[in-house]
Amino acid sequence: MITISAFRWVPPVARGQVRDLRVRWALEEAGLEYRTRLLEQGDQDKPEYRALQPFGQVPVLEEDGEVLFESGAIVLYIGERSETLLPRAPRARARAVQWLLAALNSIEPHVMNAALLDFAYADQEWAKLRKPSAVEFARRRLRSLAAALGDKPYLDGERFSAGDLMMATVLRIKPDLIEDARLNDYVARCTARPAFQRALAAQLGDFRDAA
Ligand SMILES: N[C@@H](CCC(=O)N[C@@H](CS)C(=O)NCC(=O)O)C(=O)O
Repeated sequence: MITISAFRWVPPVARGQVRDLRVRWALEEAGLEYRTRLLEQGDQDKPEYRALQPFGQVPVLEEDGEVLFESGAIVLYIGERSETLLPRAPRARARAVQWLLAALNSIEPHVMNAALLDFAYADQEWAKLRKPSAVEFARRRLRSLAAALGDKPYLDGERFSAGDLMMATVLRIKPDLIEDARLNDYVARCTARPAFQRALAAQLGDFRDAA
């Protein structure tokens, strides 16, 4: 049985955003059962957990003694067992990986940069000064992404893949950065998938149960 790590508690603003959501979503798409190992505050800094995740973050996936960290690596690992996530055809598969990496490398850092100014430093003078350029940089990336998506339902065309799963979770971090209706529709299309809805309900349910 697969076990994934998640936090028992996060502030309300982070609920529905914590990165184990990506893994839960991938597991739901793949039809794989899992259980959660919920971390108490402070557990992430204990040597036992650092041995699994060097940075003390969630998620970690454990299966049959194997351990994997980094949500991107975990989604790709799960994708090996799901043609929905990673198509078998080598070129389509490579493009799915390409979009997953684009989400993590080319979009997420800029979205997070803008998001943290609001979520973590909103009352600080330096953050107020930094915000307009950070928002503009992130939006420039999202405009390019919207142009690449065009009028297609998914980034690679007609088929949803692990690339869309990752991109949708990144775009959900700070939806007010999105200016193009096509990107909003894209996120809505991806997150309307029953697998996403089950994953979100499971993450929120764990927080509710722990309250
Ligand atoms: N690149 C990592 C990022 C994981 C990450 O940022 N996790 C957050 C929760 S969403 C976390 O554990 N934060 C606590 C910390 O960084 O100390 C991944 O995608 O798995």
